[in-house]
Amino acid sequence: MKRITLTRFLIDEQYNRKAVPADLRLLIEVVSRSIKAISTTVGKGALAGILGDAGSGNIQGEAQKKLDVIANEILLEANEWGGHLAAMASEEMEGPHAIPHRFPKGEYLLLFDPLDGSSNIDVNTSVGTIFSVLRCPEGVTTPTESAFLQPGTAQVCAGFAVYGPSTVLVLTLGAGVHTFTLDRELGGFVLTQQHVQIPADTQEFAINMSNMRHWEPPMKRYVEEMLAGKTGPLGRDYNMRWIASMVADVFRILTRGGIFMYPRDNKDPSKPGRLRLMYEANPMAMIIEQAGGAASTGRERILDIEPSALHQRVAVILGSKNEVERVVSYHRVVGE
Ligand code: AFP
Repeated sequence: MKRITLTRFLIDEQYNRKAVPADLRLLIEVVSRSIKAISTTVGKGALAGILGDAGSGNIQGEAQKKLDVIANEILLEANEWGGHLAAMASEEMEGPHAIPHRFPKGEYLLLFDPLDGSSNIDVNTSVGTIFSVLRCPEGVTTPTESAFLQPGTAQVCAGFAVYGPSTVLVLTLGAGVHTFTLDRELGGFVLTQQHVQIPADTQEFAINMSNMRHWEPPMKRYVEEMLAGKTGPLGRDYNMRWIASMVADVFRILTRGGIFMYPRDNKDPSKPGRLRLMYEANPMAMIIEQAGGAASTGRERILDIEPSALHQRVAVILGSKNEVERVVSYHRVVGE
Protein backbone atom coordinates (compact mmCIF):
# COMPACT_ATOMS: atom_id res chain seq x y z
CA MET A 1 0.00 0.00 0.00
CA LYS A 2 1.36 3.47 -0.90
CA ARG A 3 2.41 5.12 2.36
CA ILE A 4 -0.24 7.70 3.20
CA THR A 5 0.55 9.87 6.22
CA LEU A 6 -2.12 11.03 8.64
CA THR A 7 -1.71 14.57 7.30
CA ARG A 8 -2.23 13.43 3.69
CA PHE A 9 -5.25 11.37 4.73
CA LEU A 10 -6.84 14.31 6.59
CA ILE A 11 -6.21 16.75 3.75
CA ASP A 12 -7.83 14.28 1.35
CA GLU A 13 -10.82 13.98 3.72
CA GLN A 14 -10.98 17.78 3.90
CA TYR A 15 -10.76 18.66 0.19
CA ASN A 16 -12.01 15.62 -1.64
CA ARG A 17 -14.61 14.28 0.74
CA LYS A 18 -15.47 17.56 2.47
CA ALA A 19 -15.62 15.36 5.57
CA VAL A 20 -13.48 17.48 7.87
CA PRO A 21 -13.31 21.27 8.27
CA ALA A 22 -9.81 22.81 8.37
CA ASP A 23 -10.02 23.61 12.09
CA LEU A 24 -10.95 20.02 12.95
CA ARG A 25 -8.10 18.74 10.77
CA LEU A 26 -5.68 20.99 12.65
CA LEU A 27 -7.07 19.81 15.99
CA ILE A 28 -6.57 16.15 15.05
CA GLU A 29 -3.00 16.89 13.93
CA VAL A 30 -2.24 18.56 17.28
CA VAL A 31 -3.76 15.65 19.21
CA SER A 32 -1.69 13.21 17.11
CA ARG A 33 1.47 15.16 17.99
CA SER A 34 0.50 14.97 21.69
CA ILE A 35 0.06 11.21 21.30
CA LYS A 36 3.56 10.96 19.80
CA ALA A 37 4.95 12.83 22.81
CA ILE A 38 3.06 10.60 25.27
CA SER A 39 4.21 7.50 23.38
CA THR A 40 7.84 8.60 23.66
CA THR A 41 7.46 9.35 27.38
CA VAL A 42 5.65 6.07 28.12
CA GLY A 43 8.35 4.23 26.16
CA LYS A 44 11.08 5.47 28.51
CA GLY A 45 9.46 3.65 31.46
CA ALA A 46 11.69 3.26 34.46
CA LEU A 47 14.58 5.02 32.72
CA ALA A 48 12.82 8.38 33.07
CA GLY A 49 11.79 8.00 36.70
CA ILE A 50 8.15 8.40 35.64
CA LEU A 51 6.65 5.17 36.98
CA GLY A 52 4.69 4.86 40.18
CA ASP A 53 2.20 7.11 41.93
CA ALA A 54 2.18 10.86 41.60
CA GLY A 55 1.22 11.20 45.25
CA SER A 56 -1.97 13.00 44.22
CA GLY A 57 -5.58 11.97 43.60
CA ASN A 58 -8.01 12.83 40.80
CA ILE A 59 -11.67 13.78 40.81
CA GLN A 60 -12.51 10.09 40.79
CA GLY A 61 -10.78 9.75 44.16
CA GLU A 62 -8.19 7.52 42.50
CA ALA A 63 -4.45 7.74 43.08
CA GLN A 64 -2.84 9.34 40.03
CA LYS A 65 0.18 7.78 38.40
CA LYS A 66 3.01 10.14 37.47
CA LEU A 67 2.24 9.36 33.83
CA ASP A 68 -1.46 10.25 34.28
CA VAL A 69 -0.37 13.75 35.25
CA ILE A 70 2.36 13.98 32.58
CA ALA A 71 0.06 12.81 29.79
CA ASN A 72 -2.64 15.24 30.92
CA GLU A 73 -0.13 18.13 30.88
CA ILE A 74 1.11 17.18 27.41
CA LEU A 75 -2.44 17.28 26.02
CA LEU A 76 -3.31 20.57 27.74
CA GLU A 77 -0.14 22.39 26.69
CA ALA A 78 -0.28 21.16 23.08
CA ASN A 79 -3.95 22.01 22.56
CA GLU A 80 -4.54 25.30 24.37
CA TRP A 81 -2.81 27.75 21.98
CA GLY A 82 -3.86 26.50 18.51
CA GLY A 83 -7.10 28.44 18.18
CA HIS A 84 -9.39 25.52 17.45
CA LEU A 85 -10.73 24.81 20.95
CA ALA A 86 -13.26 26.53 23.20
CA ALA A 87 -12.27 24.35 26.20
CA MET A 88 -11.03 20.92 27.27
CA ALA A 89 -12.11 18.30 29.82
CA SER A 90 -10.16 15.37 31.22
CA GLU A 91 -10.61 12.38 33.50
CA GLU A 92 -7.78 13.91 35.55
CA MET A 93 -9.41 17.31 36.14
CA GLU A 94 -12.57 18.15 38.10
CA GLY A 95 -13.93 20.83 35.78
CA PRO A 96 -13.32 22.09 32.23
CA HIS A 97 -9.96 23.63 31.36
CA ALA A 98 -10.58 27.08 29.89
CA ILE A 99 -8.44 28.37 27.04
CA PRO A 100 -6.23 31.16 28.50
CA HIS A 101 -7.30 34.63 27.34
CA ARG A 102 -3.93 35.21 25.62
CA PHE A 103 -4.76 32.45 23.12
CA PRO A 104 -7.35 32.40 20.27
CA LYS A 105 -10.41 30.19 20.74
CA GLY A 106 -12.21 27.87 18.35
CA GLU A 107 -15.48 26.00 18.03
CA TYR A 108 -14.54 22.58 19.40
CA LEU A 109 -14.54 20.93 22.81
CA LEU A 110 -11.87 18.26 23.41
CA LEU A 111 -12.39 15.58 26.06
CA PHE A 112 -9.83 12.92 26.96
CA ASP A 113 -8.67 10.16 29.21
CA PRO A 114 -4.97 11.00 28.92
CA LEU A 115 -3.66 7.64 30.07
CA ASP A 116 -6.19 4.81 30.05
CA GLY A 117 -5.08 1.64 31.79
CA SER A 118 -2.59 3.51 33.94
CA SER A 119 -2.70 0.83 36.66
CA ASN A 120 -0.88 -1.26 34.02
CA ILE A 121 1.93 1.20 33.39
CA ASP A 122 4.12 -0.06 36.25
CA VAL A 123 3.91 -3.61 34.92
CA ASN A 124 4.82 -2.64 31.35
CA THR A 125 1.47 -3.54 29.80
CA SER A 126 -0.17 -1.60 26.96
CA VAL A 127 -1.89 1.67 27.91
CA GLY A 128 -3.42 4.38 25.80
CA THR A 129 -5.12 7.73 25.31
CA ILE A 130 -8.82 8.15 24.45
CA PHE A 131 -10.29 11.37 23.02
CA SER A 132 -13.62 12.77 21.88
CA VAL A 133 -14.47 15.98 19.99
CA LEU A 134 -17.73 17.91 20.33
CA ARG A 135 -18.83 21.27 18.94
CA CYS A 136 -19.12 24.04 21.51
CA PRO A 137 -22.78 25.14 21.67
CA GLU A 138 -23.56 28.30 19.68
CA GLY A 139 -23.00 31.53 21.61
CA VAL A 140 -21.14 29.86 24.50
CA THR A 141 -17.91 31.82 24.92
CA THR A 142 -16.86 30.42 28.31
CA PRO A 143 -17.87 26.76 28.31
CA THR A 144 -18.83 25.33 31.70
CA GLU A 145 -19.53 21.66 32.42
CA SER A 146 -23.00 21.93 30.88
CA ALA A 147 -21.55 22.80 27.44
CA PHE A 148 -19.90 19.35 27.42
CA LEU A 149 -23.05 17.42 28.37
CA GLN A 150 -24.00 16.32 24.85
CA PRO A 151 -24.99 12.78 23.78
CA GLY A 152 -22.38 10.62 22.05
CA THR A 153 -24.26 11.07 18.75
CA ALA A 154 -23.05 14.70 18.80
CA GLN A 155 -19.37 13.71 18.53
CA VAL A 156 -17.71 14.99 15.33
CA CYS A 157 -14.61 12.85 15.88
CA ALA A 158 -13.42 10.12 18.24
CA GLY A 159 -10.15 8.29 18.57
CA PHE A 160 -7.72 6.46 20.75
CA ALA A 161 -4.07 5.51 20.80
CA VAL A 162 -2.58 2.23 22.01
CA TYR A 163 0.99 2.47 23.33
CA GLY A 164 1.88 -1.17 22.67
CA PRO A 165 4.63 -2.95 20.75
CA SER A 166 3.73 -0.32 18.14
CA THR A 167 1.87 2.92 18.75
CA VAL A 168 -1.39 2.90 16.81
CA LEU A 169 -3.87 5.76 16.42
CA VAL A 170 -7.49 4.71 15.74
CA LEU A 171 -9.67 7.48 14.29
CA THR A 172 -13.20 8.05 13.09
CA LEU A 173 -14.69 11.22 11.60
CA GLY A 174 -18.09 9.59 11.21
CA ALA A 175 -17.31 7.90 7.87
CA GLY A 176 -15.59 4.69 8.92
CA VAL A 177 -12.71 3.73 11.22
CA HIS A 178 -9.10 4.01 10.12
CA THR A 179 -5.84 3.11 11.89
CA PHE A 180 -2.46 4.81 11.67
CA THR A 181 0.80 3.33 12.93
CA LEU A 182 3.57 5.57 14.27
CA ASP A 183 6.68 5.40 12.09
CA ARG A 184 9.34 6.50 14.56
CA GLU A 185 11.95 7.02 11.83
CA LEU A 186 9.60 9.25 9.85
CA GLY A 187 8.28 10.75 13.10
CA GLY A 188 4.70 10.55 11.85
CA PHE A 189 1.60 8.35 11.62
CA VAL A 190 1.11 6.23 8.50
CA LEU A 191 -2.27 4.84 7.38
CA THR A 192 -2.29 1.08 8.02
CA GLN A 193 -5.99 0.13 7.90
CA GLN A 194 -8.98 1.82 6.22
CA HIS A 195 -12.64 1.15 6.94
CA VAL A 196 -12.08 -1.39 9.72
CA GLN A 197 -15.01 -3.82 10.05
CA ILE A 198 -15.68 -5.91 13.20
CA PRO A 199 -16.94 -9.49 12.56
CA ALA A 200 -20.61 -9.66 13.66
CA ASP A 201 -19.99 -12.93 15.54
CA THR A 202 -17.22 -13.89 17.92
CA GLN A 203 -15.96 -16.61 20.26
CA GLU A 204 -13.87 -14.33 22.45
CA PHE A 205 -15.06 -12.26 25.42
CA ALA A 206 -13.39 -9.72 27.67
CA ILE A 207 -14.59 -9.13 31.24
CA ASN A 208 -13.10 -8.93 34.74
CA MET A 209 -14.43 -12.27 36.09
CA SER A 210 -13.49 -11.41 39.68
CA ASN A 211 -16.63 -9.23 39.82
CA MET A 212 -18.99 -12.07 38.82
CA ARG A 213 -20.78 -12.32 42.21
CA HIS A 214 -21.69 -8.63 41.93
CA TRP A 215 -23.25 -8.75 38.44
CA GLU A 216 -26.92 -8.50 37.59
CA PRO A 217 -28.67 -11.77 36.51
CA PRO A 218 -28.58 -11.12 32.71
CA MET A 219 -24.77 -10.75 32.77
CA LYS A 220 -24.32 -13.82 34.97
CA ARG A 221 -26.55 -15.81 32.59
CA TYR A 222 -24.60 -14.71 29.51
CA VAL A 223 -21.14 -15.46 30.94
CA GLU A 224 -22.27 -18.82 32.38
CA GLU A 225 -23.64 -19.77 28.93
CA MET A 226 -20.30 -18.89 27.30
CA LEU A 227 -18.40 -20.88 29.95
CA ALA A 228 -20.69 -23.87 29.22
CA GLY A 229 -19.03 -24.03 25.78
CA LYS A 230 -19.99 -26.32 22.89
CA THR A 231 -22.43 -28.45 24.92
CA GLY A 232 -24.06 -25.35 26.41
CA PRO A 233 -26.93 -23.23 25.04
CA LEU A 234 -24.63 -21.17 22.78
CA GLY A 235 -23.25 -24.33 21.16
CA ARG A 236 -19.65 -23.20 20.88
CA ASP A 237 -16.50 -22.84 22.95
CA TYR A 238 -15.37 -19.33 23.89
CA ASN A 239 -11.94 -17.89 24.68
CA MET A 240 -11.33 -15.08 27.20
CA ARG A 241 -8.97 -12.10 27.21
CA TRP A 242 -8.81 -9.29 29.83
CA ILE A 243 -5.92 -6.83 29.52
CA ALA A 244 -7.48 -4.26 31.91
CA SER A 245 -6.60 -1.51 29.46
CA MET A 246 -9.77 -0.71 27.55
CA VAL A 247 -7.74 0.65 24.62
CA ALA A 248 -5.91 -2.67 24.19
CA ASP A 249 -9.06 -4.79 24.55
CA VAL A 250 -10.99 -2.59 22.11
CA PHE A 251 -8.13 -2.58 19.57
CA ARG A 252 -8.10 -6.40 19.66
CA ILE A 253 -11.86 -6.42 19.06
CA LEU A 254 -11.49 -4.03 16.11
CA THR A 255 -8.83 -6.37 14.73
CA ARG A 256 -10.45 -9.81 15.21
CA GLY A 257 -13.87 -9.32 16.79
CA GLY A 258 -14.97 -9.99 20.36
CA ILE A 259 -17.18 -8.57 23.07
CA PHE A 260 -15.94 -6.27 25.86
CA MET A 261 -18.02 -5.90 29.01
CA TYR A 262 -17.68 -3.75 32.08
CA PRO A 263 -21.25 -4.23 33.38
CA ARG A 264 -23.11 -2.55 36.16
CA ASP A 265 -22.38 -4.33 39.44
CA ASN A 266 -23.62 -3.98 43.00
CA LYS A 267 -20.14 -3.56 44.47
CA ASP A 268 -20.88 0.16 44.80
CA PRO A 269 -24.57 0.90 44.10
CA SER A 270 -23.68 4.60 43.66
CA LYS A 271 -21.68 3.68 40.55
CA PRO A 272 -23.73 2.33 37.59
CA GLY A 273 -20.45 1.09 36.10
CA ARG A 274 -16.71 1.71 36.24
CA LEU A 275 -16.10 3.37 32.89
CA ARG A 276 -16.78 7.07 32.27
CA LEU A 277 -19.33 8.03 29.66
CA MET A 278 -17.92 11.26 28.21
CA TYR A 279 -14.29 10.33 27.49
CA GLU A 280 -14.20 6.53 27.50
CA ALA A 281 -17.57 4.95 26.62
CA ASN A 282 -18.78 7.56 24.09
CA PRO A 283 -15.63 7.75 21.92
CA MET A 284 -15.23 3.97 22.00
CA ALA A 285 -18.94 3.50 21.19
CA MET A 286 -18.67 5.80 18.16
CA ILE A 287 -15.62 3.90 16.91
CA ILE A 288 -17.22 0.48 17.46
CA GLU A 289 -20.47 1.48 15.69
CA GLN A 290 -18.55 3.05 12.81
CA ALA A 291 -16.76 -0.31 12.46
CA GLY A 292 -20.09 -2.19 12.24
CA GLY A 293 -20.27 -3.23 15.90
CA ALA A 294 -22.69 -2.29 18.67
CA ALA A 295 -22.28 -0.50 22.02
CA SER A 296 -24.89 -0.66 24.78
CA THR A 297 -25.28 -0.37 28.54
CA GLY A 298 -27.40 -3.53 28.27
CA ARG A 299 -30.51 -1.37 28.46
CA GLU A 300 -29.81 1.49 26.04
CA ARG A 301 -27.49 2.51 23.19
CA ILE A 302 -24.52 4.29 24.75
CA LEU A 303 -24.43 7.05 22.12
CA ASP A 304 -28.06 8.01 22.91
CA ILE A 305 -27.45 8.67 26.63
CA GLU A 306 -28.22 12.25 27.67
CA PRO A 307 -25.31 13.02 30.03
CA SER A 308 -26.01 14.50 33.47
CA ALA A 309 -22.42 14.95 34.70
CA LEU A 310 -18.96 15.25 33.15
CA HIS A 311 -17.53 12.29 35.07
CA GLN A 312 -20.59 10.07 35.14
CA ARG A 313 -20.01 6.35 34.87
CA VAL A 314 -21.87 3.88 32.70
CA ALA A 315 -22.07 0.15 32.05
CA VAL A 316 -20.34 -0.82 28.80
CA ILE A 317 -21.06 -3.82 26.55
CA LEU A 318 -19.52 -3.38 23.11
CA GLY A 319 -18.07 -5.26 20.14
CA SER A 320 -19.37 -7.88 17.69
CA LYS A 321 -22.92 -6.86 16.86
CA ASN A 322 -24.67 -10.22 17.21
CA GLU A 323 -23.14 -10.94 20.64
CA VAL A 324 -23.97 -7.46 21.98
CA GLU A 325 -27.55 -7.88 20.75
CA ARG A 326 -27.78 -11.23 22.54
CA VAL A 327 -26.70 -9.60 25.85
CA VAL A 328 -29.19 -6.76 25.33
CA SER A 329 -31.97 -9.33 24.74
CA TYR A 330 -31.13 -10.99 28.08
CA HIS A 331 -31.55 -7.61 29.78
CA ARG A 332 -35.07 -7.37 28.31
CA VAL A 333 -36.17 -10.61 30.00
CA VAL A 334 -38.75 -9.54 32.57
CA GLY A 335 -37.50 -9.83 36.10
CA GLU A 336 -33.83 -10.11 35.06
P1 AFP B 1 -7.12 2.56 35.04
O1 AFP B 1 -6.88 3.65 34.04
O2 AFP B 1 -7.43 3.07 36.44
O3 AFP B 1 -6.06 1.50 35.02
O4 AFP B 1 -8.48 1.85 34.62
C1 AFP B 1 -8.50 1.26 33.35
C2 AFP B 1 -9.96 1.04 33.01
O5 AFP B 1 -10.63 2.26 33.10
C3 AFP B 1 -10.13 0.43 31.62
O6 AFP B 1 -9.13 0.80 30.75
C4 AFP B 1 -10.12 -1.06 31.90
O7 AFP B 1 -10.85 -1.80 30.97
C5 AFP B 1 -10.73 -1.16 33.29
O8 AFP B 1 -10.52 0.12 33.92
C6 AFP B 1 -10.06 -2.21 34.12
O9 AFP B 1 -10.78 -2.30 35.33
P2 AFP B 1 -10.37 -3.44 36.38
O10 AFP B 1 -9.01 -3.01 36.90
O11 AFP B 1 -11.46 -3.39 37.42
O12 AFP B 1 -10.31 -4.74 35.66
